[in-house]
Amino acid sequence: MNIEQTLSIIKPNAVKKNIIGFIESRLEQARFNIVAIKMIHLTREQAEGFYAEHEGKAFFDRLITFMTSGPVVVQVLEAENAISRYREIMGATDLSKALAGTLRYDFADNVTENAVHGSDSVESAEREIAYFFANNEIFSNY
Ligand code: DAT
Ligand code: MG
Repeated sequence: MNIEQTLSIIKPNAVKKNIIGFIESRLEQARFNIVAIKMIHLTREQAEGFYAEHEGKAFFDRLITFMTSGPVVVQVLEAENAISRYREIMGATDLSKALAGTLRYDFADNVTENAVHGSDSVESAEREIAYFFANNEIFSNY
């Protein structure tokens, strides 16, 4: 068993669409356990720190403006191979490349407003989970 935790964000456009529960239901059906969760409105500083790896890129300012445009749900998902399996369920970053049945295919509006975030590696999952949650806010099943 390779039990992993990954950081998931339901982004402002998805929160505005009133589909938090719908997304959570799809994740639970796919056997992810939600082991930590909160709703927050990111400050620019928080969003810039979270996306520091993208600083200087052409889309950075648009990304930060979008991510601070309304509240988001940040959560920790726990499951076997959670990191890669959640990336599959999310679909490709660019909506036009996302496969049918993925969250981004169904709920992204464009490449920036793409509904959900998921960590892309064990290292980024560790960093991103610690960015939003203290250890005593995470309720692991293992
Ligand atoms: P992902 O969110 O799939 O991990 P990423 O880490 O490369 O993708 O980029 C982070 C976010 O930045 C992505 O969800 C949306 C935005 N973004 C990435 N590439 C972009 C582009 N070419 N144009 C506009 N926004 C982009
Ligand atoms: Mg990424």
